[in-house]
Amino acid sequence: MAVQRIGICINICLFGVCNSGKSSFINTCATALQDGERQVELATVGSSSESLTTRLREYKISSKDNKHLISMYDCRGMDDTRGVTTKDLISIVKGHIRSNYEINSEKAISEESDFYRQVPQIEDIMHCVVFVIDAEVPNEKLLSDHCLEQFKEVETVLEAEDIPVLAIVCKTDTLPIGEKNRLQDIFHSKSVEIKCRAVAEKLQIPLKNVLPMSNYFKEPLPTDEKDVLALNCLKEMTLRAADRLKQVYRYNNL
Ligand SMILES: Nc1nc2c(ncn2[C@@H]2O[C@H](COP(=O)(O)OP(=O)(O)O)[C@@H](O)[C@H]2O)c(=O)[nH]1
Ligand SMILES: [Mg+2]
Repeated sequence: MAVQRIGICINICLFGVCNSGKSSFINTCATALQDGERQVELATVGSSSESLTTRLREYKISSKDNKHLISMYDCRGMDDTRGVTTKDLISIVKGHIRSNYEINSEKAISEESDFYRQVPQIEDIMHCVVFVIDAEVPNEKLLSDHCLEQFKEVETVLEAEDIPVLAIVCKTDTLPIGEKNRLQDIFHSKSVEIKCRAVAEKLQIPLKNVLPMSNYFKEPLPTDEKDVLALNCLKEMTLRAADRLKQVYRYNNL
């Protein structure tokens, strides 16, 4: 694949409100790629509506043979109060903010900050942006007005920069999934489809860009069903990111 030839890692950024499942998604993807007998815990999972993550954090996701494949970025939630500012979200997307920066909900990063990268390179920008949505939230409350406004502003930048955007709907296990309530029926479940449609409509993105997900949250050991869901998300995210990278490299004649 072209990305392997280029030799840079794919950067995927996760945005969403606190408690939507971002940290659990990172752990679930890391677990699925390891294909081992235990769950990987890179990110700390929260249990309250207060954001645990206040820094921009890079999590390196590796294959079983320890090749660093993807960097996933987690950041402070897009919460109505004490959330990340829209300006910082845009700076993150454009690769201006270095990992470990303590995100201030009151004001955006200063260009004088040591964490501010003046001239981001292709390996610093986000190659795919993922909005994480909680399936447990009723359709009419999926995103607050504030959140939706932030999404729209970020999406305008993503469109201009040709950066792909996906939505991942976590916690679909809380919806009724067919008669037997089996995770492998997720792609045929009416209630999951309705939820994904509601997300697509709210964000005004195509339904094919909305992926159902169920993270590890109580299982003692990895399961094929959850690994498959994570691998499906990883496939979509990396294919789109790779398209974006190929485009840039073609454009730069490299
Ligand atoms: N039922 C269910 N619970 C989940 C899922 N993903 C996360 N959780 C739970 O939701 C809460 C918040 O998850 P976390 O990953 O910390 O969300 P974050 O704040 O967006 O990083 C935790 O109690 C998780 O165990 C999921 O897919 N299904
Ligand atoms: Mg978190």
